Amino acid sequence: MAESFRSSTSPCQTSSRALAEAMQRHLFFSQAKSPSLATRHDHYRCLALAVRDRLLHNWVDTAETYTQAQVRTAVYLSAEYLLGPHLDNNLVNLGLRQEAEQACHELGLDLEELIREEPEPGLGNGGLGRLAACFQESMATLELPAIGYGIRYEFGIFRQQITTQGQQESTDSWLAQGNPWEVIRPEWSYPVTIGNHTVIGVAYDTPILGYGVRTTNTLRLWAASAPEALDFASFNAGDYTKAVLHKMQSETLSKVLYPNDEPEQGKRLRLSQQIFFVSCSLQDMFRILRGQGLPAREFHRKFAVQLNDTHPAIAVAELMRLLLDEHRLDWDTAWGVTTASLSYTNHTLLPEALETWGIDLFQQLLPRQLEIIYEINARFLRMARIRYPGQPDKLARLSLIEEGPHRKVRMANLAVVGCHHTNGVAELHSELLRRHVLADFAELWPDRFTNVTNGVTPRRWMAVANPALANLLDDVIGSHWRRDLTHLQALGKHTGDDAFLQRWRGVRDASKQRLVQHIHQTQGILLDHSSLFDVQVKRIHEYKRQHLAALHVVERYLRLRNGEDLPPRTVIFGGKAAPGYAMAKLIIRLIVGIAEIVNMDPAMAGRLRVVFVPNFSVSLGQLIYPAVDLSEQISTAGKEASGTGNMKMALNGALTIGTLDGANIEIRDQVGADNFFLFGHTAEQIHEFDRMGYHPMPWIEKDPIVREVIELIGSGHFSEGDRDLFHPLLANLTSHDPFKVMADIGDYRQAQNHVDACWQDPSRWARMSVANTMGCGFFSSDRSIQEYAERIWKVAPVPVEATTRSL
Ligand code: OX2
Repeated sequence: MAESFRSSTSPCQTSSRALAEAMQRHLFFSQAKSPSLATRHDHYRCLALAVRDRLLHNWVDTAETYTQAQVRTAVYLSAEYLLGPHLDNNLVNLGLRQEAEQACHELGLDLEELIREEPEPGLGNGGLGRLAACFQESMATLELPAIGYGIRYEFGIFRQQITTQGQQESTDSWLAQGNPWEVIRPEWSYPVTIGNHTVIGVAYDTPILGYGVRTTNTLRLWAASAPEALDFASFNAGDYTKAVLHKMQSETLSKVLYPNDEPEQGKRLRLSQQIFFVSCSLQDMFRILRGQGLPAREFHRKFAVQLNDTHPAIAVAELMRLLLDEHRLDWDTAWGVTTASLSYTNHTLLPEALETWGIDLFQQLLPRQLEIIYEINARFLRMARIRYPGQPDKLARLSLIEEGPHRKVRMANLAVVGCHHTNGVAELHSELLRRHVLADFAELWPDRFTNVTNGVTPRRWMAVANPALANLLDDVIGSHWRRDLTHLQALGKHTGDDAFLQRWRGVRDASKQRLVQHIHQTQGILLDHSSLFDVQVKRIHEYKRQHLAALHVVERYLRLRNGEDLPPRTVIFGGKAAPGYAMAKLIIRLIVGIAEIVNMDPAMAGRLRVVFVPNFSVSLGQLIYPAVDLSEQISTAGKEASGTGNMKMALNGALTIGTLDGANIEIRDQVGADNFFLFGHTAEQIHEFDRMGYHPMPWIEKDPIVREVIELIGSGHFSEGDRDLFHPLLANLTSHDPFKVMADIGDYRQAQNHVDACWQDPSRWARMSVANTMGCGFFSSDRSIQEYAERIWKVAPVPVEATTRSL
């Protein structure tokens, strides 16, 4: 049984009959159709609109409560929100799931089918964007006054097709059929000047529902438009194309999400997108401040602004500009307000991923902001020089400007200097930030540095994604885990209960069958749900080492062909490669090549299957995570800041095979070392390799199996005889191996052998699986947000009053 909601939350009383009637009304009044002409998409929209009607009271009441109470507000600035479909999540958070099912049934419709009709808003690349989405939902659930700001990309993350040639990209027109969840607010639009152009940002609001509470916060995304639709001078002169050119150029700003997981540098459009959404958001905050009768110098009392990585770090300069130029504050007051308002989350240690912008580009697009950055830097270095006399190298490292033939603005340095706190996203990551990447700053301001380990929302990633598990948990430990995930600890009382373990296995089996059915329908591959599902789904990147898993698959193939008896496995990969990242695309090509040969070989039948699931997305994640037996979290230690897929899988009962990297370390601590397959060198050892000079050859020489694997790939066995295709990959692995695949592959093999042994004992595996779910209570995004709110933002919950009921 789903948790009973507070009696004050009235929507749950909406009967299924009323919902069905509302859907019928929307078919006529919103879709303008009769039932005989209605498509499935029409029915989806009718349900979405009927659900939207039911959340409006809460949404309007929330805004009203915040306005009346003049509350301190958390503001999340993020260039990405990987939201995933809204319908199912909103039904669950409103407590309307069963009513919707019943209503659809009454109308002869299938709720699951309608849910699948929703095109997902994929306004993010991967973990960073999905984290932003989980955080929005947790802030609402914790009843925190909060606003999320971002960009309303017309095209989200590209769609990925997989052919024998590997990845093919096409555009994601998620808005093509309209979006019932957003409300345009043309009255809230702001000009942003970039170079000699001014663009207008128009607000589009999406409601973010808390679970089982009235709080419904707003995600406000900016769409770019031109100040004038038409240049009349050109139009009257007969040049129609020129007349609309500026409009088109302006709208280009919010056209498309940059498809790189780790930032790409130096792109004019990307810097324009950053200043565009940051400036609109800050101007909007000043409008709110004004509305509450507060002066600009009180900005930091009203708002706690979190920068999601350096993408919005220009906020440091832009907030200064607005305070100085528009609100006429003096420098010191403005700087005090700015640094008291902003805080910064770093998400990566990869040096090549730390954003910098060429001074020339900056000067062209944002001359005033650059002037302000120079002034911030001059004052900062004056202070640092006194602290570190005679240490020019240190000052050069601290500077906001990278000197050299091509001078650059360092956005991470700007963020640290302009923010009161800087945090990493897992213990190890925060430690490495302090010790290496931002060591000079940590020495200067030790108290500014902190850690907030990432989390994921249990509503989407358990209640929505895994209803069978949710039901079982409700039966056994009660329903409160949805609100306080540490309640999962109560499973500890049941690990010795055979009947419970039997049900646990039944739930997991059903999830695997659901995935088997999907893959069969979409890819025509029939999988065996009783085999071990070994899964690696995430962005494709060398540091995440999908090639390590691929090499292991080839090794299993060889061992099976040699007559070894290994327990049946299904190895599932999924994830997008940045379109310009050739090595990542080659890794996909290798996996596809391996899959083709393995799946065709009669000797592999019933023993080994390899699948690459195309177009990995939030919806596919919801289908895949609950079906994972073995979660592959095998990044080179010290490279993955946190990971969040690792949490989603363990929470749903997967066992992890992983390195001591990112949040894996904390997952292992929480679930117990016996329930985690650890392998690989530590971050410290990897660091030592780099310091001493690493070469993969000695590792390869003492490992005959890996030599055989490399030779087989090099022979063209997985590329229709083409011996050159995988050469760049193999040459890289055997000559440089920057991500230490060869140093870790032997230990990885040992750990995989241990996996096979444990899997042979099904009741042991089931107990280990329960231990994983049980131990994952810590990894709720509610806990992460609680930490941000208490330690960094100083924002307190404000329950929402019902004020519009009589309307
Ligand atoms: C990702 C990190 O790579 C990942 O480890 C982390 O879990 C996620 O952010 C959320 O914190 N772009 N994406 C990331 O970092 C950057 C930069």
